[in-house]
Amino acid sequence: MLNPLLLHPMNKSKLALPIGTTLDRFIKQKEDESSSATGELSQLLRDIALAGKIINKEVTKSGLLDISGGYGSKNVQGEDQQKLDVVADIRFTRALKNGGMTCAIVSEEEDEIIHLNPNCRYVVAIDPLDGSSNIDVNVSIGTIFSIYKRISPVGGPVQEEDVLQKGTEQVAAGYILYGSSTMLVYTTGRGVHGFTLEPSLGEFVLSHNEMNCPEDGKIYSINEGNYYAFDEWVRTYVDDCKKKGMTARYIGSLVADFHRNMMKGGVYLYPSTQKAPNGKLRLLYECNALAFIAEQSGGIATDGKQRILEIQPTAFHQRSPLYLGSANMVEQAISYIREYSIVE
Ligand code: P6P
Repeated sequence: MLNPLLLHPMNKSKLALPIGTTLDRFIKQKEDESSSATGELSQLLRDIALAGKIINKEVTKSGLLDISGGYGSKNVQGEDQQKLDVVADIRFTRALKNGGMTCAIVSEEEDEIIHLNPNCRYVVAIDPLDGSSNIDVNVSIGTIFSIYKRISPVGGPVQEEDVLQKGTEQVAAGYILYGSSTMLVYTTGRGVHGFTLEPSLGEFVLSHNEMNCPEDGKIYSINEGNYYAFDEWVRTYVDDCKKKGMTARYIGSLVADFHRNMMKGGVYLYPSTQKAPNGKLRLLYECNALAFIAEQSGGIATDGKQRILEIQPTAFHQRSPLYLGSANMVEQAISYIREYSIVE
């Protein structure tokens, strides 16, 4: 006896809608397209995604797990560590260690290089949980990561040169946004692709293929609380944004503010101030990763003088001013620098 459902006039394919392309399958497809791929980078990306799923579970229940609030220590930046900062750092370090594809990690939460397997080729620079001051107020936060191939010979100890590479040398970069949905967005230099976590499956599923950062927009993101600490050109730029009736959006989570630029167009600015002459954001594991994503999707990332990706790092935790997002908007913002530098 045929299953009555099979006789139903409804198109069968509507009975079982496709799940879509999972991250694992997408990574494998891209690996198969590359003649030089060994599968190591694919596994590394899977390790990061696994840690992201674990963090997602903990972030969404942090108030119930006694992992919100301060940890009672400061990181190398002198910033108060939140408990979830420490938890995220442990999760990513453990995932990368157990995944066996990473020779070293530079983390916002660790003063020095974390040495893992010297027989591996890949170095990871990571901000395990960016925007963590937002955790306790239930605002989106994110993970930012950058992946490099080591320069020193495999088998030996990882050297500083392996870590202090220009952003142009990244082989992959991305972010995980723990927001109204959890997304993993990454690039390996062949476009930017976004995956949304399907919690009931525990799978990241392709939701934003070939992401493009709109070249224009109406949103500017800057902490206007620093207005009187900004250089004059920044103050004039902000005044002009208001005069044009642009929309101010700033939630204090770089990943969320940047992701909005990727989706709607916009510019994110974290200028230097007298107090912070090199700005606040860290080059290795915040600026470079998002700059790679921005450029791969048609956007721009600069420190006001040069491409972020061209900056030669000299210290693990060095900072940089950051102007990031829609190409025309970033160009327009930094044109104020040139105007003022000529006048001055
Ligand atoms: P401020 C979070 O601490 C962070 O690193 C970014 O995520 C965010 O955009 C920025 O700093 C916020 O800094 O000084 O505006 O609070």
